[in-house]
Amino acid sequence: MADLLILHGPNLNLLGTREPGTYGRATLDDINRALADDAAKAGYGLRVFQSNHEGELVDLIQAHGPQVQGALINPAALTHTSVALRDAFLAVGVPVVEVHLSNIHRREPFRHHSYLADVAIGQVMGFGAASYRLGLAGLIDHLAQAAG
Ligand code: CA2
Repeated sequence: MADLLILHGPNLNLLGTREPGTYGRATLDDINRALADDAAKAGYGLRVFQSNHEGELVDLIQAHGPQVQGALINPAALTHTSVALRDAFLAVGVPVVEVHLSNIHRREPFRHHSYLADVAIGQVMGFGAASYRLGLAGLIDHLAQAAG
């Protein structure tokens, strides 16, 4: 089966337990279950990982990127700092969608810049947990169009 890579960055393991006003009440398991259902309906399997460590995320992109059709990532705080994640996606060349629970442009200025923005085929943000499902739908649609 064709697979997609889902990556969750630092602190997203805490979803649903803290700061519900900013990040909502859905847990990471809730989000992953919804993504797995949507992906299965479109004929894709998922490889899902969360890490609090930048290097581990780079390792995962290198290991899985060449084997999957596409990737969806919420890089969390690494969005605003990580040239390494950007370089890993550029090196592997897998189509990637960037998602955020919050609208980073409505928040502090240091969150306005994303090192992944111009590497990603698209960004979805500001819709809470729904950002992930919308991003996955966009990725799957992109892959269908690319396949002709
Ligand atoms: O809005 C998003 O999805 C972010 O990627 C979330 C990151 C933040 O640094 C980005 O600027 C925007 C933070 C993730 C922290 O996740 C938590 C979840 C629950 C409780 C505390 C933190």
